[in-house]
Amino acid sequence: MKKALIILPTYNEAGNIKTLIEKIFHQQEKLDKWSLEILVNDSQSTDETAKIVKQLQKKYQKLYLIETKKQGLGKAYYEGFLFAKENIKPYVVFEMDADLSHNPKNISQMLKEIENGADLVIGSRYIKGGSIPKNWGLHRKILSFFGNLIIRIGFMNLKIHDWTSGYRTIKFWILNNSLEHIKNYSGYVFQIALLDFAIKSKANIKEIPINFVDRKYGQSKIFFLQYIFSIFLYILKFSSFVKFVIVGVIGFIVDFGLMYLFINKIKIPSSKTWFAQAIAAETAIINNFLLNNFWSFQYKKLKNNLFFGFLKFNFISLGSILIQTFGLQIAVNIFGQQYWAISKIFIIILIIIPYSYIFYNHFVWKK
Ligand SMILES: Nc1nc2c(ncn2[C@@H]2O[C@H](COP(=O)(O)OP(=O)(O)OP(=O)(O)O)[C@@H](O)[C@H]2O)c(=O)[nH]1
Ligand SMILES: [Mg+2]
Repeated sequence: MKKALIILPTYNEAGNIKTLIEKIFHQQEKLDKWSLEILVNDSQSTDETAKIVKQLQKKYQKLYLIETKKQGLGKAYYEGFLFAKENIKPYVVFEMDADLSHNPKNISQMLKEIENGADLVIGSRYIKGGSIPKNWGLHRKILSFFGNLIIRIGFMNLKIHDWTSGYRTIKFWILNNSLEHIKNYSGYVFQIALLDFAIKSKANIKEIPINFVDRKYGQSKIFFLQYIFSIFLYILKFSSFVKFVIVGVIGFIVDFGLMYLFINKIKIPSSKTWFAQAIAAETAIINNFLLNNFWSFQYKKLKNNLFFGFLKFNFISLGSILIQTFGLQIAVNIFGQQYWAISKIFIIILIIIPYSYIFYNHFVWKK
């Protein structure tokens, strides 16, 4: 039997914790390949949460409790992972809220996905069959939905629908490798940091639908403005896509700046404009290649095969010049020449950016 450890971070969950622990252990009946264990990490609850868990420990041998300082959800999980590594050595770990928002009935389904080869399973509210509470106020629905959308676009990873779900199961090797990375994220943003790390580690990720229900007892601990702000910061720091777009803008400035220098300052003869453009374009290409290699895609940067990668990069850039040239001609033929600038912007956003991003990822910086 493999160990599946459910970590429950708690802060004032006295109204929920007993029911939840009983429900989780009840799921054991459905499982013959897995042994369920529970670790509660209570952060100085001012109610009876810890006391209730201690009572239950008399009945359940596989129920652990650690008591830590209150330092946010991420920190609570991080400490839970460290404890698990030393003392429990599970094969998979579940993250689950302790407020009965997550239904323990999904445990067996999630473990099935692990058996079928997934490394990380997300209980997802935003895929077919999943749901958020109907009674959530509009602002909460909007925050949750758009928060997810921003993350999906920010990371340009549309395959994953629910980045912020707190119901997941994760093979322990991923957690173990991620410890150095996630220990910097003590709040709710830690969920995003962990998923981002798993994706970059090429983990096989699977989503199953869950019906998220509102807590009945106790209070919400989340502070949305701070949460959204830290999500933005995280994306800025770690999204290859955002960095790739920034590099694109820098490349544009280099290209434009050099042209300006050659034509307006050095005043090269007009018959040599092609030469200025060739130098400017290739300098921008070199600039973009280096910035992308050492910054945007640094987690899979090329080392020995830098030159070959650079050749491929040039080839892709040539493709994007051709697309722009012909695309713009077609657009001008259709909409008229007075719309050249807006047409160019649309071609860049709708065609050039996806084209380059996909080709960079699959031909130059493939892992
Ligand atoms: N140990 C510990 N647990 C925490 C901390 N903050 C939140 N939690 C727990 O983390 C889980 C999720 O927190 P919630 O407040 O329910 O956040 P949420 O589920 O996003 O929002 P609501 O369900 O609307 O309250 C719950 O089990 C909380 O008790 C913390 O600082 N330390
Ligand atoms: Mg909750």
